[in-house]
Amino acid sequence: MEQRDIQLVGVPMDSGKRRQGCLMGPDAYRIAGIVGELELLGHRVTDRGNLAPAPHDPDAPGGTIFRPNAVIGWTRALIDAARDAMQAGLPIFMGGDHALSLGSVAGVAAQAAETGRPQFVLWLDAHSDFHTPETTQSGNLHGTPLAYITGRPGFDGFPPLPCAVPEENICIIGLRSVDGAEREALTASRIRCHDMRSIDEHGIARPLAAFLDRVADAGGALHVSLDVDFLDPGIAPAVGTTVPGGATFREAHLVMEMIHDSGLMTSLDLVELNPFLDERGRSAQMMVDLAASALGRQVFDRPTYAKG
Ligand code: EXY
Ligand code: MN
Ligand code: MN
Ligand code: MN
Repeated sequence: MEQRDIQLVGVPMDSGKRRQGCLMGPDAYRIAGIVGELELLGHRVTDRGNLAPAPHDPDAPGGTIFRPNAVIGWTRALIDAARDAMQAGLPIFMGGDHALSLGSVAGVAAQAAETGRPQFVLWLDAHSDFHTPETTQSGNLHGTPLAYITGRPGFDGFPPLPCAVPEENICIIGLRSVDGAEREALTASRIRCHDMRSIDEHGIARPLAAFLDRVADAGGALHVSLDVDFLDPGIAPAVGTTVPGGATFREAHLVMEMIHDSGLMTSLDLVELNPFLDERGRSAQMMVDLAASALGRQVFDRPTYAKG
């Protein structure tokens, strides 16, 4: 297995939504043993500590958009941190809520552009996170990262996007909660969407394999953004936006093992873990297992004859 220089970036970000608790996420992953699990696989692991947002104006209470200035501050810090971490190896952004992906994806895409590689994004999520500040009903910006990184209008005051990710380079798997405005925008977009209904009908491997082939053919960099709520709440309840009917343990592990086999992943988000909503750290452990599977851990000791 190829040894990687893993760069852990703690992102205790909670400003992407009103329900608080994701700020405990980075330490939950550390307590769940993410460093040891990845070192066991032979990787070199550097824990870069926790990020802080760039200086930003205070947010007035009661606005329609929740804490926009804090999200702007985090995005500014994350774009720089992502570029630095990419130069040192394979960043794993330990969230923190999904609004961290405004900056993590914008930063890795900027770095990829400098090395002449197209950026691809695999979004594992019950939600499409494709709102803009103008279309969101909740005002929670954790529902907007895909809109920001594809350059949709409506993000006045946010850092200018260094390099937009082309919509056709994005694949969402696990959808089962999409708002009306998002559905309209997604239908008009070139983003590949695979909801749980299509996964039930056709399986998860075929659409994922087709997407990974496209990344490989383009010599692309692959950012994987794993939201806890991609998983079925029965196996991962520690998230504020649970939606029934999520990916099973085996579907999730298959996705991660296929990602590892492809050798294409260049950066990873682990987002939306709220340890306050869990018992005994079960969800944090599941997310660490999945990260390890994307980096070489085989879930089942397959008989040698099955390899190949
Ligand atoms: N679409 C809903 C909203 O915009 O509030 C729910 C978004 C949930 C987003 C979380 C990160 O996945
Ligand atoms: Mn999400
Ligand atoms: Mn989600
Ligand atoms: Mn979520």
